[in-house]
Amino acid sequence: MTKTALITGATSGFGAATARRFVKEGWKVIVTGRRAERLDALVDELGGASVAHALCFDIQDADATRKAIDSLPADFAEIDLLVNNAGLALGTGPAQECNLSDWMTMIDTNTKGLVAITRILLDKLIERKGAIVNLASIASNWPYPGGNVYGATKAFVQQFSLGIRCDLAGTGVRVTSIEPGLCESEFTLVRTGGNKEAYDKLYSGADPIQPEDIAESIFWVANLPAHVNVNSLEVMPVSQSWSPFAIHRK
Ligand code: 8X3
Repeated sequence: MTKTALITGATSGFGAATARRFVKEGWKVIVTGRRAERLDALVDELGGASVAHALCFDIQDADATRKAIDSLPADFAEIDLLVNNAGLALGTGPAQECNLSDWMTMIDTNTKGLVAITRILLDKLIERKGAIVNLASIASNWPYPGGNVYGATKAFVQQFSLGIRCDLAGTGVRVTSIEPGLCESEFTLVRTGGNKEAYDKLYSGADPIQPEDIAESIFWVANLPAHVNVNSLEVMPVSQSWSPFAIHRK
């Protein structure tokens, strides 16, 4: 039986790569995001309306999310996998210099938006003994300068994943938190406010993870035997590791 995945934030990066990976293996996909033209182009690229369906809404708006899900046509209404990929980082500066509205946008998208669509789809996922893959981050696990609210939202995503796994025990629904490290995608351009110089500097010589690498991880997690649950999966490029603790001296 053909399975269906709903992938949030599919207009670029991990989300678009994940949609391509699953369609390649015969899945149907629902791709969501705010940019209608990009979603429509992705649906065309994936093979059209028989395999892909676009839902255009702002995940920060729980009512819009519910309306979008309610609008799904019958052949896309049964969902086997929710990939909670929509999320963003805004800013790299220290907390004392950050813009409060950027912080609120990250909280609204990365945590409240993710929680809303998860709750809205839970009954459907339980019905299908489905799976949820949440995109957290290495920032869930490791604090770093300038990570402040972004890291906190991703720690929420990771802990929410583990928490709902407890509640879903016995339902057959699997839940995974994936925690990617340095990855080359639009994510960094958004974070730096479109600063291409900062973008190039970050990736220069780093051989970062590519969106396809994370799509592969998601595909692997979602296609393991039904009795196997990967709780969390941290993925870094080989070039990325840890530094010593910082010590501020007088
Ligand atoms: C994205 C990875 O290194 O910017 O979540 O925190 S990082």
